[in-house]
Amino acid sequence: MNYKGIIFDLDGVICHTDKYHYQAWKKLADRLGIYFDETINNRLRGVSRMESLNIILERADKTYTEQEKEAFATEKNEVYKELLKQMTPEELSPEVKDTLEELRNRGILLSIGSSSKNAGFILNRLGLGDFFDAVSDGNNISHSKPDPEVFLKAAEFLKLPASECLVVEDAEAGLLAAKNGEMDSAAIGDAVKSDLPQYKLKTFSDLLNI
Ligand code: B16
Ligand code: MG
Repeated sequence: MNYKGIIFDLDGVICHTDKYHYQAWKKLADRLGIYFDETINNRLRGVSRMESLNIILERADKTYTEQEKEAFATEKNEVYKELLKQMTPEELSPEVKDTLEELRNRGILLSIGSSSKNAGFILNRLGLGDFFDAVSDGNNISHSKPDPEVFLKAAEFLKLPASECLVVEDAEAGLLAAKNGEMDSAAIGDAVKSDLPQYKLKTFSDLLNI
């Protein structure tokens, strides 16, 4: 591994909170009578809460005020947070846990680079509250992916030049953010279909072979 630091996306990479996002958005969409499915849900990966809502509202037959949209985003987040409360450290797969520990043993600095404002809460639920050398998330940025801000901040928190960090992502928006920040990336999950990443991971532990 030629990188001194690795910046991990959270939702869809370290854990599978994507299923909770889906359930919470689905509940809101159903209440508003708006069609929503897993394919539309894929477009929400890595983008902010309000941008996610705007994507869902593309199928609404009326327009909503900013105030109504704020209320919808809060409503979804309350449902999402209730689902997160039920998470346990068992939701961290042994493969992810062992790989993170091995990377740490190799002396690589490890950071989170997530769009989520709930990242700290999720890391605590997974038993990773104190694990990472840095956490850059939706609370310390003003532009979400594909803007590179969240990853550039993570590199800064690790005190490393961005060029010495590898980004691990499950979303096109995140891979684009890495590219916009002139950082190399490794894709996992559906994102392996993208042309953007330098590496494609079949499984998380493939990181050990880079
Ligand atoms: P929140 P990531 C992203 O997390 C999710 O993929 C995306 O679906 C969500 O809208 C975004 O966080 C904001 O999350 O509502 O909790 O602030 O993939 O960047 O770790
Ligand atoms: Mg993600």
